[in-house]
Amino acid sequence: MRQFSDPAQVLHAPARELHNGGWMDYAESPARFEAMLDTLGPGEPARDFGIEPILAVHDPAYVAFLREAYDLWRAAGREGDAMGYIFPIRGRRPLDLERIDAKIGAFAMDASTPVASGTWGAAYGGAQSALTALEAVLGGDRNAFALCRPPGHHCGADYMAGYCYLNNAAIAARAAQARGIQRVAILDVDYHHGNGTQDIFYEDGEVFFASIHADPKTDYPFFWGHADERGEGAGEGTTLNLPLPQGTDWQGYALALDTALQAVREHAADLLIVSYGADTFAEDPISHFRLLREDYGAMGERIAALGLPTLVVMEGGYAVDALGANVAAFLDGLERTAR
Ligand code: Q9C
Ligand code: ZN
Repeated sequence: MRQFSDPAQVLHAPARELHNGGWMDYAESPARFEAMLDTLGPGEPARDFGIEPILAVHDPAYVAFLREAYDLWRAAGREGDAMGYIFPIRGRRPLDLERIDAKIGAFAMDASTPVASGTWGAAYGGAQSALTALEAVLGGDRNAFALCRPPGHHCGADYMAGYCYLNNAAIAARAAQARGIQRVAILDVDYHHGNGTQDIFYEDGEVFFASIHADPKTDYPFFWGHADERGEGAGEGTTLNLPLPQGTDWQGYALALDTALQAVREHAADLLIVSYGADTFAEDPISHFRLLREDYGAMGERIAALGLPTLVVMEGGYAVDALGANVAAFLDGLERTAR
């Protein structure tokens, strides 16, 4: 399977994140990127499709903010990574405020998504990786892997969240539509609910979004991913949330996966985008499912049995030493079953 990434993706390196009231080392580290490249091999460089496919998903004011945030932070005399401390959950509106702390609040949903010096370049490179891998699939490959890092599924059209800045899966879905593939299915198997992707397509009847994740009653992002969220308007019924309890192993996971796959079949999509996270792994340091390496092979096989052209976009996975092997197991499962 062809694999795409951009060297700039390693340059996003926030030092720390706010975790349960204290500071901890940033879990979404550049070492994740290097670990995947070490195991999977270097792959191919992403091509540059420019800013337009990013602006097909993200608000121009948000993109402008991402590009300038770190420089504004430094210009204000600040040390370290740019981080907000006030978030306008009531009455957010485009006031175009000057001060960096106001700008971050306007475009951030949480305090676990700092902007560091390499953030924009890494996020941009990751999005281009997704677009390049999409190009391989549109060109006739049965599947392709976009080694995105930072991940994307928690950020929405105009906010960053959960280590995510640009929504790579959504950018690829909109780019596919621009190329004439209207019916797209996104299957999100990261441990966390893909709230950003859900938000972007919530009222969209052509992009089906299914997510299997830890129950938001106990896990981030808490406020989205509950089973009663099913889409709205034209998108009513095209969002499917399958929350599972902490401690879920492959036996329980596979039942939910089959439910999700049946729903994807019923949507009759022409393209499948998989938001793949390896943070469902038993030894993941911030998560609580119990999947094992061999389970990822089985997961890839079941997904490939859909018989759809498939773009895999990397999301989370924080057990760095096992990350490359867990990704490889999934991609191998997809590859040996694809037809
Ligand atoms: N440190 C992905 O897997 N953690 N994002 C919240 C506790 C955020 C995970 C604060 C977890 C986000 C792509
Ligand atoms: Zn995750």
